[in-house]
Amino acid sequence: MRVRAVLALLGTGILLAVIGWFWAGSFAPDDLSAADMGDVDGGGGTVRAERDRSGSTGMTGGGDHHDHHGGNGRDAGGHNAGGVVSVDRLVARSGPADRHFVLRAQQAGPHRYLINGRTPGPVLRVRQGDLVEVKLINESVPNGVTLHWHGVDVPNAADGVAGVTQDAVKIGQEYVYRFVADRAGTFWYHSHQLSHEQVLGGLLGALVVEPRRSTAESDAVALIHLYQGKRTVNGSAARLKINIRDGQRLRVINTDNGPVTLQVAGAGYRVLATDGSDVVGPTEVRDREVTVTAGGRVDLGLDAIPATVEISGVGWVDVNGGAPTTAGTQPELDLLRYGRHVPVDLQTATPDRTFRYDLGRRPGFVRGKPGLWWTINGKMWPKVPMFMVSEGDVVRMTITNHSGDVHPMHLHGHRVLILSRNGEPSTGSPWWLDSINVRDGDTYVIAFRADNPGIWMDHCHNLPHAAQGLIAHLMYQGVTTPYRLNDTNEPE
Ligand SMILES: [Cu+2]
Repeated sequence: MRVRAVLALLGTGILLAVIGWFWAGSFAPDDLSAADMGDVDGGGGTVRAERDRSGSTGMTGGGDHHDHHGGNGRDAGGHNAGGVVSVDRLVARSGPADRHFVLRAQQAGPHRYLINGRTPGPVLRVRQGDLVEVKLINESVPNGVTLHWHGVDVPNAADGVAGVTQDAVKIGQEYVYRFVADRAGTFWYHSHQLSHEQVLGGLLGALVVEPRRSTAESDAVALIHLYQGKRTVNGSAARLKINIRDGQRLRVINTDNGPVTLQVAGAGYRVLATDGSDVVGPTEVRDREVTVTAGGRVDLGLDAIPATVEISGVGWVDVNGGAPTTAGTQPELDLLRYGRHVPVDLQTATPDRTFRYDLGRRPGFVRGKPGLWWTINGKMWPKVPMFMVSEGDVVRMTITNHSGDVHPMHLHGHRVLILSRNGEPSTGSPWWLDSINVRDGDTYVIAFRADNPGIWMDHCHNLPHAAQGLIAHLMYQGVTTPYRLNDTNEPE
């Protein structure tokens, strides 16, 4: 009897100790360098020793040494004698900017944010190749702000992630972003300080990079955002009329946390671009809806006008007086097979690094709180992977999702090529994305070239999910950051 009681007590004690151990491991330090975060994953390539100063080894793979040196002509200067460069040395070329903007961030009330007195903020229009300079001034946001240039492969110092590439800009302070708009396309900007709160509350706007050779006003922007539970287009919940000429493009930007679908009635349409990359050989589509990933963009070309573009949950965008329709759901246009297949200059069959980004969910603790939490490669935040690369590497990543929910996966600073989905290879136009709609049960194999040194977030753009720990980083060897993740720098 007595032995049994002792054993029961012992068992309970062990159980409590195990729970306590998991609980204790669910906190990150109050003040942490992103460079020291997570478990190092070398993806089969070498990992240089300086990353391991924190003691978090856990290097995987082994493999051959791949030593590439910036083949893309970027300035390799800025490295000190130890071969380590700080993120704030990773900047655009010097010299006068072609375009200047001043954006003033304001807090208009609880969960309400403005840029230059409005939300969404102004549509910034630049020309491909422009050196763009944006001065962000925080007028009245007590928690601080930043701006991230979603989809633009900016130099790391301009990436706008609080605690990783800069400090959050406090009231009365400013930060200047400089980058070359090297790819024409549809992009957007948003705060990356407390982003689950500030982006939802309106600290965002559209960025259009016009092609070098284009006539002015050759397109229209439709920025979708949910304000206080109400879905809007360009800030208006009312029916939106767009006058569009033949040959113009409708740039749809989904700034929400979940996917939206577009239906076109009264005309055929073409998908001209996804996430700021043009589709090769876009053919006419009829009676199929197209999905716009959370954070993603789709440029539509309408083959006839008037026509109507319906956005799920919004109502419609009226194009030159097209009548509203009440079509139910349509089969989805599969961009895996859309457009003309052409070769891409990326050796995806022989990658230098191979990673997996496996999305799951299970009970446990995050920051000491019990719950059903997201996992990456089986582990919860802060034990998320740190994907290590060297400049010039070809990287292959397999993203799988068995978490029970859709995750719009967004890698900063790079566009990625979709190689396959659920084992089916991409047979359409090269499908470049920065925001991938990874549904429950899906497996995507993607590839990209590591050609933009820095420390880059690779996270879910359902921003509450990111705040719940669905974030990892891609880190170039030899890059470090002086910024700290703490109670004033909270990028999620
Ligand atoms: Cu998610």
